[in-house]
Amino acid sequence: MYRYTGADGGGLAARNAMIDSENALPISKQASPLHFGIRKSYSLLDRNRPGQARGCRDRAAPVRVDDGDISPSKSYYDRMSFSTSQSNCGEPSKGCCTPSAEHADASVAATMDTTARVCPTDLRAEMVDLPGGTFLMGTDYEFGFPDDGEGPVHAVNLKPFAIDRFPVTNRWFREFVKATGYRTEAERFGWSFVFWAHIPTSKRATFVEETVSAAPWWCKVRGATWDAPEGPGSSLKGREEHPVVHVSWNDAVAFARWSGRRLPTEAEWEFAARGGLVQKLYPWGDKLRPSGQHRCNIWQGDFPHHDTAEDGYAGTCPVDAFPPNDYGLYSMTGNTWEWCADWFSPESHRLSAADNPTGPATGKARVVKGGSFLCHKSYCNRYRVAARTSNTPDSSTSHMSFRCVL
Ligand SMILES: [Cu+2]
Repeated sequence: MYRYTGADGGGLAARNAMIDSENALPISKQASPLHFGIRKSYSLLDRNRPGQARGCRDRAAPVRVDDGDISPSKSYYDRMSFSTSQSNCGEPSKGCCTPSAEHADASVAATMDTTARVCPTDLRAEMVDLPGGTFLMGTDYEFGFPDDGEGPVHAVNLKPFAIDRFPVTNRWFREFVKATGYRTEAERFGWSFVFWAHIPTSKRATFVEETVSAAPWWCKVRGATWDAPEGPGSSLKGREEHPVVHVSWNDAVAFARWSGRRLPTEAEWEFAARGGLVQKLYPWGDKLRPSGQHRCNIWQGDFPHHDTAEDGYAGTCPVDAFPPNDYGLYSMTGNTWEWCADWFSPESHRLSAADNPTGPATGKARVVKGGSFLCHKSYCNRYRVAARTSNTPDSSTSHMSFRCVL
């Protein structure tokens, strides 16, 4: 049986009986993590990095100290190679990224009957018109994740488009639900993934049905939905202006159609996130904390045990909590991952069309960009504009959201 033996000798499992990897399937049963039954095990659609944990420094990539914020990331393993995660000093993989649920009843597709309409005036007013043009997409950054398909750097030409200034907020998602009666996939499947520390201690014993074997901090919580993000009894009080979470790609598309818009292509998202800067790591430049100031909502502290919330937030934050980039766009990195329209492939950039690329024609998972409040330099340095990961279109978590384009 797979055991989580965290860097501190017991990790999450030792601290919380419910975050118990004994409940998870042995990794050997996850040879094909994209094909498993509901409520049994979940995959982590993430290319995590072996050798990054404390005690494994001998296997870690050499540490380069940039401005103290950039961590090395030379090795990682592919999503289809779960078994390798155990060969890493006997430790599970480390990653904060997106757990994926393959629902047993795949025929339960999102209700797409939300009639497309003209974008509401209020929503249009919160969009920024961008000129398009040519930009350099992707990165060859030496401490990036080449196996994610972050490179090669290539020139992309985009038509003009408009993009939401902010991720879609709970307030706007409520408008959508009120107008359409839409039920998200988390609501229809009955559960979603919640980060362990955000589940009230007193509720963990009853709420947590199972955890992700390779990332036991991800808990399956019945009743976790967009308007009850930590499970039954939780609410959005005080979080109206936070990005909506527990929305699948299908849910995001439904919202986009209702609002007369669509999801951004990855190229559009990255163009927007770069804010006109050329080949910078972040939407504001290359330094994570210019002048010591936090510019996005990510993890500080000892992942996944303790978030010091030095940036002010341990979970999601208001969409305008940090300054915008030069295009006036907020929350492009950190806070929540954002769904893009494209199918994911590590070969996307290599095979990409130069003009208005839309990604591969088919796939199993959709691109998500931007990183989240869980990303930490020692585990998942994906709060960079070129970073990318993916998740299956019907998966939802407490750290994935979206914005729309027109
Ligand atoms: Cu991450």
